[in-house]
Amino acid sequence: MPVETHHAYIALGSNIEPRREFLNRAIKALDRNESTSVVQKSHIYETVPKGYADQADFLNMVLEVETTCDPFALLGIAQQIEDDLNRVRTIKNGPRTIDVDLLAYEDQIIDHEILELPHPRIQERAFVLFPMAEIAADFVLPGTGQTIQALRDALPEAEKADVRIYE
Ligand code: PH2
Ligand code: MG
Ligand code: MG
Repeated sequence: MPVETHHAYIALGSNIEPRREFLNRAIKALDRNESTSVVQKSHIYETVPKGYADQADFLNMVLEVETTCDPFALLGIAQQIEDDLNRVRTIKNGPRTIDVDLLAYEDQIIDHEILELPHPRIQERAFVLFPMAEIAADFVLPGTGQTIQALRDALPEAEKADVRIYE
């Protein structure tokens, strides 16, 4: 029987060296997993830390994945990758080897204690909207009626200035 595939967007972030290597390892892990494959990648951006400011700059990027998982199973894969890459959770929003966040899963809206979709802070985050707009400009963010490109363009200028293409 054919297995249904779905599309989801995932954000990667790292601000502990080797940042570039952590991103790479996360991409490889997603691709190697039998239920996910990476179908699009944005550029990598270097971004000023948001939330908790006293930490190193991040590298951020966004991926589109094709998956046979439901959103909760995909979250499990993301968390397993974080664990495998030795992420230690100490300070909330603090430094991390790798952060793997589910941004959106098709048109689904989920409000569950372990998973909110779309990710609730996409609209205020240049470090998500810039890379995501490269690969999903016309995607309408569920619950907002707005495209990723429109949300990116609506960011305050000061936020836009805090992200730049790294590679
Ligand atoms: N992630 C956060 C908090 N702040 N800032 C930047 N620039 N990039 C991030 O990935 C990031 C952040 C929480 O996950
Ligand atoms: Mg995050
Ligand atoms: Mg996270």
